[in-house]
Amino acid sequence: MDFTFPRELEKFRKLVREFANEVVRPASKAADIKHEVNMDVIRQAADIGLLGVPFPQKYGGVGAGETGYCILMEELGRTCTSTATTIGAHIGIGAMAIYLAGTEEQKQKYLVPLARGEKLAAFALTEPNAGSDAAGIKTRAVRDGDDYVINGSKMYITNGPLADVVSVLVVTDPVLKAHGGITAFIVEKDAGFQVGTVEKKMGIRGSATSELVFEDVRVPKENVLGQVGLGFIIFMQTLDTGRLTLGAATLGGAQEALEIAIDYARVREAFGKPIAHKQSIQFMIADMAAEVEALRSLVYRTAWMVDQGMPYTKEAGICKLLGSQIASRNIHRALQILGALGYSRDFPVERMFRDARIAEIFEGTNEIQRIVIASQLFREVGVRIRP
Ligand code: COS
Repeated sequence: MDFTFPRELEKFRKLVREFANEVVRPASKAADIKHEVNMDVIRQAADIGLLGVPFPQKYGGVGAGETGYCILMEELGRTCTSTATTIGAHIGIGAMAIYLAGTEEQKQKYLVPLARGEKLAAFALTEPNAGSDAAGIKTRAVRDGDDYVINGSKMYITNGPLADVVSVLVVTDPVLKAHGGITAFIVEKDAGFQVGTVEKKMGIRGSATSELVFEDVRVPKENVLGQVGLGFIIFMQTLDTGRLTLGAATLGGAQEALEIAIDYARVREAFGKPIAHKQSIQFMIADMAAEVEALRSLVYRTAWMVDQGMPYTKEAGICKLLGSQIASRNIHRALQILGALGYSRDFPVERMFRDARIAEIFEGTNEIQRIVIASQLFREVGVRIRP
């Protein structure tokens, strides 16, 4: 076993860390206050290839695989959860669905400009009445000659107001029981969907989340992603990547919280010496470090499994479940160590605290992750369980 990163990935981490510290970090506070995406940051990320990190070079990407993509998400997660969310929704679910299931023609037409960062992607599954029960969606696509006509609405779509290309899950056959009647489509903004309500959020305010409304949106049959009736499985496979890399972003947040806590504890004095000398502080910092180290091993082992072509649905669910909890816990601990300073809007821990909470909810709630993990475990012993 070799736990070292290849030299080119170490170089890649250095590049991303510099970008995250010099470009992403300084912009994060204003994006939170203004409640808007800093598109200049996203454009600069695109300019150095960061919007296509995992995809092969022949599709306009960097070819850094899932491990490289996790490095990107970890470094963005350290500096700005909103930027990690915008870029994660673009790469890890919006464009990834096309990479995993698209035809060669679809990849050339859609994935290449997305990977180059010329266009922005989103992934539309959730609806007003279906989120956890992904097969319960109601948005319909009806065949009309060589086209499909889509009607319905999607909710809580990250990048919704900004996306040029959206991977959308719809029902094509309501008679066929659940999964087989569901199909994924690639829908361009020009096809005519509307941006509905834009969400006002507690955290990740530097990312944009909205409703997408489809009223007689016509798309050619060539925009069926993969095959008719395979949409549910394509979206689940895509979410596997999303959940792993969300775990990587939470690793970044958890690590950042640890470093902030150590930095503060070594200089802040109470009762005549730095609080680093207090066991109560040491114990919190030790727990933070222990959880970060465990999460790091888990995330990069899972990324390695993906790059080896191994199944990883269960592990991705575990990365997301534990990562979201560890980030929330570590930021909570850092805030406690910083006391009133941590609670102040002048200091980033307050924003990190608000930003971290969503990771327990999106890309499948943590309750859903437990269902995914348990159903994989039972599958291994030949038992199908139902949510
Ligand atoms: N990879 C490949 N195939 C998968 C899969 C995966 N990760 N997950 C499920 N499938 C397949 C199953 O193997 C099954 O196919 P077979 O019948 O041929 O075996 C089919 O898809 C249906 O799977 P399942 O019976 O598990 O589907 P359920 O309707 O019971 O739903 C959950 C399963 C709850 C896990 C799913 O609906 C889910 O993930 N929900 C959360 C959705 C979500 O993350 N929403 C957040 C918004 S998107 S950012």
